[in-house]
Amino acid sequence: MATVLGLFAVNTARGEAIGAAAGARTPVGTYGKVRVCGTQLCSAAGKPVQLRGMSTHGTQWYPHCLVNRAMDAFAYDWKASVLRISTYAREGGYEKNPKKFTDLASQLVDRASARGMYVIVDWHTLNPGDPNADIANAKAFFKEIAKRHKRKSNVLYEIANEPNHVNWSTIKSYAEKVIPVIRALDRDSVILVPTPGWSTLGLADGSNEQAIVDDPVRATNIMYTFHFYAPKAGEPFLKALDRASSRLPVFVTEWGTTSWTGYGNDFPMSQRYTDLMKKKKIGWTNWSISDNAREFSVFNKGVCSGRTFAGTRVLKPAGAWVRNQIRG
Ligand code: IDC
Repeated sequence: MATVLGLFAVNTARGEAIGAAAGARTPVGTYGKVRVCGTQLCSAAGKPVQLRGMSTHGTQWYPHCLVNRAMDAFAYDWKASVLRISTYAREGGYEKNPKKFTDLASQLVDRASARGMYVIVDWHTLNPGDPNADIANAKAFFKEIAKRHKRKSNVLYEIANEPNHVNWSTIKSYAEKVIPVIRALDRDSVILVPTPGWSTLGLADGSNEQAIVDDPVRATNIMYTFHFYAPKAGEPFLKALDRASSRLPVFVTEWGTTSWTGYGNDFPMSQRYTDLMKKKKIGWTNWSISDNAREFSVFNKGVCSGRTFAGTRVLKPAGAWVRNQIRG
């Protein structure tokens, strides 16, 4: 056994790093239980904190990108402070086998927790756009996750991914039904609420954050999500993020350096976003931990079938670029 600088990890004889969640120098060890203060995410001590990390792809498709060695890479090589775990409601995910995908999400929560990272448990709705269509499953999923993890200090709940073709009041009513299910078990963890227009605070629908400011969700310790894909989002979404994040607590739970199709990196525009998010301490997770051919899939094709996940040789240009941004 060897202690790595006495900080993050303990290496076992098998060369597998096991993080000490309680260790003072891990993100969770440093910041403690996060909470919303004003428009910011704050540490237990009340100081604004920016979390940066990756989002998984659908756990039904890329569980082999989330094995212990991969988690070590994100925690200790990328120095990520947060992992978003995306459990798809449909598309071969939760609805096919609720127990299997709840257990998988739960196991990934444990893996990230063991490494001192924060975790966002994402209920990944996409089609249909109305999250109410899957609300019974959402409630069952979060009830079980909250039951298993309520005693942890590092879990955040994202109650739906990207509502689309629905207005704010529909999303708000969904949130006010799902939040109490979580709160009945876990009274004080942060809950992330999705927003209209594929979680663009309404921008993709030609509206903006005003609808939310005028009629916020009736709950405490919540934030609103914002997603962007840099090339198309461009300057208008950047300005809107800057404005809205001074009016509402915002967490960017999904963004890409490419278009939403996964092609065409725009690093200069991405940099403007990461600079803004750093300046305003807006937390983010980048899409996605996967090894398919698309440019926003951070690993080179086939990497997740191998044994090496750390370093930049296994990464596409977007992966190497985002790793640098996370490392800071
Ligand atoms: C995409 C995946 C793709 C999958 C598709 C449908 O990259 O492999 O076939 O979903 O499930 C989002 C969504 C996210 C999308 C991503 C990229 O939240 O699920 O992933 N994206 O298109 N919003 C904007 C872009």
